[in-house]
Amino acid sequence: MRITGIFGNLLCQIRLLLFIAVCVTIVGWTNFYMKDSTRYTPKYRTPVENFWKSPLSEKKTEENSQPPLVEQTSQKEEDLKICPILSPNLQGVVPLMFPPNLTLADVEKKIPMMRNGHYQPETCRSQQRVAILIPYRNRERHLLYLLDNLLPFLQRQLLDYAIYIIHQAGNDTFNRAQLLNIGYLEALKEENWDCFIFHDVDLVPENDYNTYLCDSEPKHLVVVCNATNYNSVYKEYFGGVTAMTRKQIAKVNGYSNNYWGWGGEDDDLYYRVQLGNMTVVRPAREVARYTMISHTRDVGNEKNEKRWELLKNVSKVWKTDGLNSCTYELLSIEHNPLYINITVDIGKPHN
Ligand code: UD2
Ligand code: MN
Repeated sequence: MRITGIFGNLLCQIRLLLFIAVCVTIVGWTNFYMKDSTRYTPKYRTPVENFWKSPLSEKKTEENSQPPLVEQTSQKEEDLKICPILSPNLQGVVPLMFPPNLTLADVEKKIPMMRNGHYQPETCRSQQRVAILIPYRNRERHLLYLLDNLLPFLQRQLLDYAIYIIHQAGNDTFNRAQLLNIGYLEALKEENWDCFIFHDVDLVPENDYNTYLCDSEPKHLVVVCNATNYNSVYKEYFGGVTAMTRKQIAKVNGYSNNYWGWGGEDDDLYYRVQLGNMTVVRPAREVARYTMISHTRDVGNEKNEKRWELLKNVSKVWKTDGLNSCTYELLSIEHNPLYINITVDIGKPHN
């Protein structure tokens, strides 16, 4: 009995020790697990953020949620996650503003975050780098109104963009298409843009879901416009505002340089797109709506009576008339806060 008593006592002590050891282990593991799980808890996102998240940005975010190996002082551009295709800042239809006394200084004050005609979102890296090309002469008020409405619109879309005004010097006949070719060539000397938007100075987008990004096919952004009572125009209609990638433009050799005066150059580009075995895509008409600031036909941009003849010959000339035959004299390039002003002399029609 005495032996049993000693063993019984020892057994009791071993059991007690084992119990204490188990308790210590459990407390230790719980502590470790709690600390670790708070470290890897994903950042809270609002439902809107979750909704617009693209798979690409999701992958980046998860990688970034790991603690950085090296303490980072500043966030480099490459480290930013990709912006969503549809920004969470979109508002849909935003009332357009055309204040009669608006000045360039007013717009500059309103958009302080642009430098040298260029803007990049701070919080993410844009899907594409977009150059907006605007053919221009003597339309100062239209330009002000466009900048005042379009720049906040582009920033809501989280775009990395620059505004290029291609200004035809002198009073000879206007050539919209050649100015756009020059804009493409000159803009590419500055930056390796992914996407180009050919943009009339008098067209203001009404709905910010009309994204200024390029697509897998050339994109026509003006589906309906107040000037035609928001009725569709014709199937081949490709004027006003169009978005094409660098490659799509190169494939069609850009615009023709031979359309002097009003009309035809947009249809010519449509034919080139077909000749390049591409199609035109358009956003929904509810979204691709524009207001054209009312205007009369400009002096020096009279109807081009040769346009029908030129349109018959597109398939014969498109490979030799375009970007590869665009000659001009570059008079100046001026970097303003809100836009880059490229002034060119393109001469006049040959006959
Ligand atoms: C239509 C097309 C336009 C173009 C044009 C025929 C739409 C909405 N627009 O515009 O893209 O195909 O027909 O050439 O379908 N400009 C100046 N100064 C001038 C003349 C023209 O800056 O003295 C520029 C300006 O950007 C203007 C653009 O050229 O918006 C087109 O000229 P328009 O507005 O006179 O022609 P419009 O409205 O008939
Ligand atoms: Mn117009």
